[in-house]
Amino acid sequence: MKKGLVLYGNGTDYTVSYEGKDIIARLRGKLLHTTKRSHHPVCPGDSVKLVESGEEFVIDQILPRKNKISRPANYGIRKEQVIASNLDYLFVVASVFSPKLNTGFLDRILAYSNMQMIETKIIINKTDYGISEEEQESIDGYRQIGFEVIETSVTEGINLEKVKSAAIGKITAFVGNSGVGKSSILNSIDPDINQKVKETSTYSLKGKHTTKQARLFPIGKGGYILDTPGIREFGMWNMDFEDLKNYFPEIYSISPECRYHNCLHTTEPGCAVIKAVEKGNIPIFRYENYLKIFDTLYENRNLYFKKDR
Ligand SMILES: Nc1nc2c(ncn2[C@@H]2O[C@H](COP(=O)(O)OP(=O)(O)OP(=O)(O)O)[C@@H](O)[C@H]2O)c(=O)[nH]1
Ligand SMILES: [Mg+2]
Ligand SMILES: [Zn+2]
Repeated sequence: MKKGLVLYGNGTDYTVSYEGKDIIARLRGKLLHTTKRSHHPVCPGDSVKLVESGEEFVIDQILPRKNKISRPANYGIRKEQVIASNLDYLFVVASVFSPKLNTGFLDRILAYSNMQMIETKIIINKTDYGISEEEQESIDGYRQIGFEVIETSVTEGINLEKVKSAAIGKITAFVGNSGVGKSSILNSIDPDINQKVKETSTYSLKGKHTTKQARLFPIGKGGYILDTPGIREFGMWNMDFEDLKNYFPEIYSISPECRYHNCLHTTEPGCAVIKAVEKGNIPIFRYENYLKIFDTLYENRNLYFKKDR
């Protein structure tokens, strides 16, 4: 079988790495039509079966994905938009200024990537602006519950080597809000990547996203890194509100101590999670984010979640 790795593309044409070369492959018509629920049927990271037809390569089959990150497409809320697949690592990138750190956004992605079983690390970028006390508390909180947090500055060249060495030999995706510095970090890992970055560092909600398309780049020392367009909101495609508790590791590990085995840790009596929050063993911001995400998942339970209930 001729097997290729999808680097980027849209609609029907994709750039695929095949036997060490980048080739253009067309998506077979049948694959487009069988995906009523999916916006882009193929995504960077996909392993595909290629067939040659005359001078052309055709993507004949998408091989099973070991994991994926997706979100509801902006239009038609019931459609899934797969951003990337087959990741070894996910770096969730946030910044302390322009835009400011938003743990609610981080926690959605962290829960989602946990559901997809993708090993995930946090990058806090633009630390040259200084870290406030509140931001430091969040960073410490993530470390307390076991996440690796790398504090970086692209302009000052801080900790970029750490990011780079984690990415070598793997497929690593970078996701986060627009303007946090994802493309800047990629460029620092391998200058050949040369992704366009925003011209001024002033973040504006109205500003256009600088990176328009998810794309996988090979890195010099082996492996691939994936740049993605900034995400404003993360919709948590296909997560059940009742399962959310399993994807907050600190909540999951303490839940056997709750009085009720099916405790959702919201208002139940005898809830060990609520007790742990009061004692400081679970960071308050994480628990508050849990409740917020829980509420949105509950409200959207018939939109995002496809299991018949
Ligand atoms: N001060 C400072 N500015 C930075 C740092 N990293 C990136 N920037 C600036 O922040 C702006 C946004 O950086 P990008 O790399 O384009 O951000 P992005 O996350 O790729 O944004 P999208 O492609 O829109 O999702 C640019 O003007 C960068 O020069 C940093 O560590 N410190
Ligand atoms: Mg970018
Ligand atoms: Zn509980």
